[in-house]
This record gives sequence, structure tokens and C-alpha cells, in this order.
Amino acid sequence: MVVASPNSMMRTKKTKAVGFPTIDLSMQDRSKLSKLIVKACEKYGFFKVVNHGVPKEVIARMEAEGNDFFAKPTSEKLHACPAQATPFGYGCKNIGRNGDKGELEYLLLPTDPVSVSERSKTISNDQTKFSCAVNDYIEAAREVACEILNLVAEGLWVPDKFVFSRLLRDVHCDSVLRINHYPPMKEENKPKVIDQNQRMNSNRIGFGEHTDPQILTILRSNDVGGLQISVPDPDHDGTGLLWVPVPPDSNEFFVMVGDALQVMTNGRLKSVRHRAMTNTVKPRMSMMYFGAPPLNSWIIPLPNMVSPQNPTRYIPFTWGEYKQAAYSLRLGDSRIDFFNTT
Ligand code: GA4
Repeated sequence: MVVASPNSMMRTKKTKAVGFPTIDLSMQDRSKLSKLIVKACEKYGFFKVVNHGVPKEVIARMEAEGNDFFAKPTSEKLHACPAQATPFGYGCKNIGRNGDKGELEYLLLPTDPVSVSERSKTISNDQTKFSCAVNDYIEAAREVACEILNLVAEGLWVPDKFVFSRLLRDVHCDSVLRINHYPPMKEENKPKVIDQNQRMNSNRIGFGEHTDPQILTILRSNDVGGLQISVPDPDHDGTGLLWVPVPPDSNEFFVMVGDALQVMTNGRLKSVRHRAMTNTVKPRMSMMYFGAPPLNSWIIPLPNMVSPQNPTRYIPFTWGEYKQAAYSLRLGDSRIDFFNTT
């Protein structure tokens, strides 16, 4: 049974409870665990993991480095701006290359230790401390991602259980770490908007709705809410959608299926549409590890996900091609649709 803890329950305007799954990674029964994970990925493309085994100290050091960096004066943060043609470094409000804006500032980092160390020079006064904290965090998040992906493969009866995790462990993997900082918005700057749920929502969108292009995302935030996921509205036979706020939990991780995993499972697992809202009171800081394959990897539905009854839904493409397409589109575009066979 997928466990929806009471604090992850959310009442919609029609007083229907919408819960999302919480998965205990320390569960002994591996077959049951893999089934729970697959079920969560099929239904929501999203779940929370508890008992993940990442030491608190690894998370705390990463959090401290993020806080120290964003507390710096803007003039200093700008030293970490991206070099031309790379998305890496410090960004403020601009998202991607096609005019998307958000109410946030962020750091985007590559995940290989040599590049992290190289980048650290422009980010921190203590390069070694910063790169150690980042590398330890990346390693821990990758381990969580790989364990979940092995369980996904087992739950889907894929013969090679390392088929997904091997891509994240490849030395040439294109994984990314992102640290987002949403400063509190002053009341007078907040326009009133009617959201998808047809409710007045006076919070401003901090990072617009999108799906993550990669294989799997491991998200962790401080104790400030803001993340919302899009789920089927139980009142409309699954045809309508609702935005469901995710209560923050600074000790645990949230897992999101990305587009590449949706394609490799021939659409069985769903990449989750999500967004982040700002608030008036406290700064929110989130950190995401985006697990991605090497640029030249083919993203193709796995043979056991395809049958005469369930033919392949996507044309073959490499991760590099998909990434290029993502950067040529807007944040909220459904880029996966460009690769449909129909
Ligand atoms: C969404 C997930 C990651 O944050 C990210 C984002 C990237 C960026 O901010 O540079 C993208 C966005 C993300 C998807 C579409 C493209 C690329 C902005 C954008 C408009 C780092 C990623 O890999 O894709």
C-alpha cells in the first residue's frame, strides 16, 4: 500500500483529499518497495522518501554553503556568472535562454568533482570547503537516485536492473546540481492571480510550471513551503488537473520522474509537472540533483516496455538532442510531445 501521511494530505476547493506517496527506503521487503515506487511513479511521477540514509551533516554543510553564498552582496555573486555558452554559475530571475523569468536567484553546477572545484573559485572564499560540501552532497544524492532507479527497474521487471543507474554513474554523465533561493516577496509586489484551481492565489510564481528533462530529480528544501505538483483532479475522471502544495520537510527528499525516464519506460512512468511559489515571510532555499545520462546516450523505450499491443510512443533521440530542444523552447512547453511518434 502506498502510504499517504496525514500531513501530505491537501484539501481541494471541493473538499476532496489528495495525497501523494511517502516511501520508506529502509523497508526490508524489496519486492514490495519496488512495487510501491513504480506505483507512485505511474500515478504522480512524484513521491517523498524517508529513511534515505543520507547523513544530516552532509545536508547541513550544503545548506550552510548555499546560505553563505546567497547572503553575499550582489556584486560578489555576479563573479559567479556563467561563462558564455554554459548554463553554469549564478543566475538571477532569468531562466533558460528564451525570456522565462522567475522570482529567484540560483546557482547551477556541474556534478563532476574537477568542474565543481574549478567553479568554486568564483563562488566561495574557501574553495576547498565549498567544493567538499558540494561533492559530498552530490555523491549522496546520486546514491539515493541510483538506489531508487534500481528499484524502479526491478519493479518494472527490466532484466538489467542497473540500466538507469549506470547512466548516472557514467563519468561523462550530464547531471546537474541546482540551488534555488526565493527571497520573500513584499506584499505590495504580489499581484492577485486566479490559479488553475480557480482559487484566488495571492502568492507569486517563483519558478514557472515545467517538467524536468532529465531521468530523475532528488529535491530537498529548507522548512519553507512553495513546491506544488500537478495531479489529476479526482473529480474529473482524471481529465482535469489540480495544483497540490507539498508540505516542506527539510530532513527528507522528494523524488520527481523526469522526461527521459518517461520515454525509457515508453510513457508508463510520468514526468511530473511542478512549480514553485514565493511567500511573504521567509526565504526558501531548495537544492535539486538532476540525474542525467551522457550527452551521446540514446533515449529509447526499453525493449520490455514495448509490445505489439503497446508500440513505441517516442522517436529515438540522444540526450544531447533532447537538451538542445529543451533550451530552444520555453520553460513550460511540453517538449516531450515533439518526440511523440503520433
Ligand atoms: C528545468 C530543470 C533544471 O532546473 C534545468 C532547467 C533549465 C535552466 O534553468 O537552465 C531549463 C529548464 C530546466 C527546462 C527547459 C529549458 C532548460 C530552462 C529552460 C527554459 C537546469 C534543466 O535542465 O532544465
